[in-house]
Amino acid sequence: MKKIIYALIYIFILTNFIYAQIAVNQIGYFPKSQKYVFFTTPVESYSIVNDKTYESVYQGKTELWKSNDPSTGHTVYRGDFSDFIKKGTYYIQTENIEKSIKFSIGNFVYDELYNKSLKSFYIQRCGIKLESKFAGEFAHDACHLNDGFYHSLTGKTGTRKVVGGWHDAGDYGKYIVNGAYSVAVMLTGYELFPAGFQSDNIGIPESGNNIPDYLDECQFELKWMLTMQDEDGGLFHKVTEKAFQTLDLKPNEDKKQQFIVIKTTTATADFAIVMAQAGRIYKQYDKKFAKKCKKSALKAWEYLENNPTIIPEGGFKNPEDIHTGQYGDLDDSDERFWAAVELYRTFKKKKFNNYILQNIKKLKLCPEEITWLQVSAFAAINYLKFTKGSECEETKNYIKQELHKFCEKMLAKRNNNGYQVLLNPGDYKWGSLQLALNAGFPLLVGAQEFNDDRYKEVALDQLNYVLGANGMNFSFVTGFGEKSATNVHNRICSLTDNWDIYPGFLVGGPNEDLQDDILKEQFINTTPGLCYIDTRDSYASNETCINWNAILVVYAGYMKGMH
Ligand code: 9MR
Ligand code: 9MR
Ligand code: ZN
Repeated sequence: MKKIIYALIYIFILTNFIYAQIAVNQIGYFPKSQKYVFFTTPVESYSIVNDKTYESVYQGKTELWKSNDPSTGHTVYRGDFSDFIKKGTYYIQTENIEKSIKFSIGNFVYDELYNKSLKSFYIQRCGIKLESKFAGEFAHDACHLNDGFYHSLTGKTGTRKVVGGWHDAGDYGKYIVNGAYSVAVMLTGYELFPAGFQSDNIGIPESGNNIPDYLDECQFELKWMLTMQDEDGGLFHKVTEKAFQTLDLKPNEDKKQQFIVIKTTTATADFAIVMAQAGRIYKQYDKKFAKKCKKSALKAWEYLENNPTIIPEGGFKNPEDIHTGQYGDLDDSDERFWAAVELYRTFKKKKFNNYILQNIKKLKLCPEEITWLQVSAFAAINYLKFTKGSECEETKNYIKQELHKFCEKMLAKRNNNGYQVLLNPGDYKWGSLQLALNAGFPLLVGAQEFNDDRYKEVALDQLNYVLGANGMNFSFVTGFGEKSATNVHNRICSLTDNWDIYPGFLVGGPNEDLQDDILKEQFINTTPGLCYIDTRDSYASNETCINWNAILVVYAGYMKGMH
């Protein structure tokens, strides 16, 4: 027994020793992309070796990139092999014979990431049977079919049919704020960069129906959201059990009562955003559905007009007897603002533009932290790219200025970071990886607007980071990369342990706030960027979540569309 343990420790040390020092994007790069490799031991030169022939095909020099990177404590040496454009599979080797994980160079390196990160949403589906034909080992009978009970604070009694939608994350709760935000991000990506999102064959029940699978998958969530709107237009905030289920409970075996909590203006505004988008986007595929979305969006706006200040006061807090995710937001003005933008785009009514003009200067348009809690940047981008006419010019110019400032700020931030990620100490919060991807996203638009490729590269650095070019030399997307997350916090893992079957889930990532027991135990004196552990119980660093995968699939679709 002892021998085995020693052997395991030895293998662990060995693999970490071999891999720890050289970080690359473990999926790979387009031939013409910028390509960097990061070393944490001082090396002067390196070679790129063909993974099949073991032939050395390129020699590179390194530079000292960052001494004592505050996020990781690493002194980082950087190699730039952007001029190496030959397609193939390679690894990087140093003068001390240390090897990197292998990676590819090619035009289609992101197609699989797109398919699988989109498929992750199918795996999260609730209320239908998942067939093994599509779900593999994640197949299960329909779950959560019972009606939800109105929580007493809603002032209503009895039950409501709220079947469908995606499980939020590693838990089986369903939350309007996060669900609507996730789809709104996905539809934003779709409208901005449509080329990469068109495939109809990723292997979901709707594949082959002549509607992009991306839209089919979003529609599954949209249909559930429609069940959560009350007669007065307001949205119930969430439907969950009283507390989180145990981690080993299969979805279809989870039968406890589910409760529908009070209506909130934040949920209502998020819903208005996404329904206004859907009303436009689905028109060409499903007229009746699109009409319904439009009507519901207007109804939601009516509720917001009737309730001009946030409900409940101070933002949503769980009732005393409910202990599931809160998605509480102190400030609903950015959600209302984005709703006005999408309603204006869909209905072209002056009153929406007036709302935008009256409120735009009251908001921080491009805050550094872009997340479900802080959505104004998405609103700004959509207004800038999609509104027309003289009545919008001034606002668009203002947005352009703000966007430009943001792009410059992010460029500088990237240049000051050891791994070129838009996260400094203080930024490594719950869901840090999604924060990095989100912070990079406006730069994809900035690159077009200001005709400046440097901005695009900053955005793509975030993807490189998530996929392995980071201080942990680790891919945070399940099933992608030789060293990637496998023991994620998600109750559907109770169906299987085999993550190779359905890869494509992004985890939360390093979390310096150490909000679970394992993080607290392991990382008390650790630099922020390394506070991550690939263990099932670390829900604060290793959970999966629909809004995190939303921005991941947007990047993947963007990349796919580049070819
Ligand atoms: O599984 C829960 C996860 O989805 C949440 O994000 C997380 C934080 O709210 O909580 C998890 O549930 C844990 C609970 O909070 C504390 N006891 C252990 C639970 C995980 O098994
Ligand atoms: O993504 C949420 C993060 O911003 C919060 O800090 C965290 C704690 O409140 O909750 C996260 O959302 C979780 C939700 O509350 C319940 N389902 C799982 C979500 C991801 O961990
Ligand atoms: Zn379910």
